[in-house]
Amino acid sequence: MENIKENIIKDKEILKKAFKNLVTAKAMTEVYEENFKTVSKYVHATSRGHEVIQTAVGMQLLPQDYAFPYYRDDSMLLAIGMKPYELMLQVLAKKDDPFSGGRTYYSHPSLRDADKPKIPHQSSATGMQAIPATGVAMGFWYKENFSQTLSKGEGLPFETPPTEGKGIVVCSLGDASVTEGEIAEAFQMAALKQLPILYLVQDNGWDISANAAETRAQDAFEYARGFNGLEAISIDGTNFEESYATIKEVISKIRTERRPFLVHAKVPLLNHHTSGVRMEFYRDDLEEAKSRDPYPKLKKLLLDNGFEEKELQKIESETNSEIRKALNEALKADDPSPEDLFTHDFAPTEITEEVGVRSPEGGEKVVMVDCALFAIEELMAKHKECLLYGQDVGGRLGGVFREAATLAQKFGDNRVFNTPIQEAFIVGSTVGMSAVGLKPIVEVQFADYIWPGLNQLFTEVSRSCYLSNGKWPVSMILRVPIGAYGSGGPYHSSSVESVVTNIRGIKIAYPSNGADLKGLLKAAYYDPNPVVIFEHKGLYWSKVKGTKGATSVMPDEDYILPFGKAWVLQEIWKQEAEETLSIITYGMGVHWAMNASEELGMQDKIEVVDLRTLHPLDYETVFKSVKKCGKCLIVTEEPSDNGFSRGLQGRIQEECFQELDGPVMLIGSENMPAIPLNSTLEETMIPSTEKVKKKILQIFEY
Ligand SMILES: Cc1ncc(C[n+]2csc(CCOP(=O)(O)OP(=O)(O)O)c2C)c(N)n1
Repeated sequence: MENIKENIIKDKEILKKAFKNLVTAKAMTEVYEENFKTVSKYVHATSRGHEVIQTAVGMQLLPQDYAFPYYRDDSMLLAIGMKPYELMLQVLAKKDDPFSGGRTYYSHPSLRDADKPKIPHQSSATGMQAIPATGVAMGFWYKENFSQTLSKGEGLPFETPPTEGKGIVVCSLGDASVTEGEIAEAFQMAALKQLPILYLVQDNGWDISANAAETRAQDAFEYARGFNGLEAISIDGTNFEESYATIKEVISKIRTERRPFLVHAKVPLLNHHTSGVRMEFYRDDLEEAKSRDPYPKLKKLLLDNGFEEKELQKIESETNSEIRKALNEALKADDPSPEDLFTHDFAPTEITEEVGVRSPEGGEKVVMVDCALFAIEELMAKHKECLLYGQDVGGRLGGVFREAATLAQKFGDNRVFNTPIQEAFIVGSTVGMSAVGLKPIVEVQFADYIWPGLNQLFTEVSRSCYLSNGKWPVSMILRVPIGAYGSGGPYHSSSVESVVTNIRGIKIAYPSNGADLKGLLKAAYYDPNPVVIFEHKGLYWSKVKGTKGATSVMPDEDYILPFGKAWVLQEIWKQEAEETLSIITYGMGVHWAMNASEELGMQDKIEVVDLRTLHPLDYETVFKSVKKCGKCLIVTEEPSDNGFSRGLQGRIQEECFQELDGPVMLIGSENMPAIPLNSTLEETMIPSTEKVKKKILQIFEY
């Protein structure tokens, strides 16, 4: 380490570059303050006080690295080569903001430039980039170690760069975020799998107004000790020699030894928390903080090592005028136009038509779970980027529904693996895995346990494409066994589609039969966007009475069913004299509807539309059916109030009003907080063929 420090001092270029970077960031803070009224139209935070550690890290990253800077990291962004003008386009939310086109806040980067480290999108939610960042490191780990574990030895291994050229991941965090639960999930996986990641914690001792004494029992350095295999180092982040040398050593170890580190850098916060939360309101340590200002320290280091005062003054005054000029230019730049709101909600998919053989001749019917299993097996055999992880999906069990049975045996324990009980990690790591070109298929064990993962789904996964202006769509599949049957009880039966359909930026399938499930899984695989597939566990094995319709002949390998194409599985002619009804449904509802119409002998009066996918939703087919039939019933397994289906009901009412002969009606579960365990209570709670029959008769009488 002493060696490295000596070399830094001798290397005038490093010192000069660092000084230029620091004074640039410092001047930006000052210019933003001087122009507070204009610049603070949109909220921003700056790195003032944190410049040295950020500069030391940014200067040492390479294009093959992945960085997850947080909102205070503008010095790091400058150090990797971003221009002040470019950052100012973001502070002013301008159209040409290189990160997001004016969609997200200052210093919220996302970058995919060939000559710079890659920066996937990350949210403003503190700490939540830790899991996506660790996902990138897990992607490196998989590509470097297990790419050979391909089906029957086929396929090319991933290219593995020379050891010293291997990419690393930097996840930058404020100290207060380290107490968050998701951080523990990230550290756990990094330590467990020995992932090539550096967690950089910038400790200024403050949350917003809450201080360290109020918010933590230990600092990040001490906390890291609880994770075996995560090496932690604590440094003075205002000391350039110490910061640069430590980071150099740590990065070099991560590049070659492929293991995780945490660097805890103590720094003072010298500017406001953000432009909106001013330090005068609450800071009681400003004098002490100023005494640790990295600027005079770095200047002294340069003066002690061969630089002249005049030379440094020149750098500073040139920088000051550059920054002022850049702000004037940025202020003149165009704002986005209203049309710009509507781009990049999804990356375009090539899967738009149904192709392949859905029902091969002479095939025997199989249960839905087998269709899913074969779909995944075919995908894994064909695509080395495809891997599957979640709880209990590994070789020993192959999933609690045996939905992944034999896959680990066929493709190796590193391609099909168990995770700890970490739904946030399971969901959020896909952001990183996808960013390095992998296609993760993951699952949560039951829909009831999607909640701990929901934060990552909403905060990181769903918004990545939109907020990175199309640079970082997250290509992943999340399988979610869902639904009630046979006394699953309150924590293994819930329906959650209303919450998930409320998240924009993900596609959602809810198939009712095996052939659809297989075709939709294939479409999901080739879709560059995040996809959630709800798989009704009562349909998996068709053991529940009245669900034989979920079995199907196994579609051929080439069969693909695009999203957004509803299926009119029971079609009727338009009838003038007779009353007719369109039932709009999905999942288990399809079986209740089909059974009800059969038991009532009303197949020629009832059309049944299976939505298949809830987003995109095939409104065209729905409206066409409702307009033809004149009456409409929506059947859902969810509680009937405040849900996805209620929204659909309103939409149908609005679009089809002229053609309707009665109100659009809906049947769903009772509006109770949970599905009780007792079978009588469960039956009372959820719809059934009998209840749907009654509702149908009620509508016909209307
Ligand atoms: C999950 C979440 N909760 C609350 C906030 C509001 N918030 C923004 S910054 C901040 C303090 C973060 O402190 P720290 O991580 O130490 O970073 P610093 O701002 O001190 O650099 C809080 C609570 C947030 N962004 N995300």
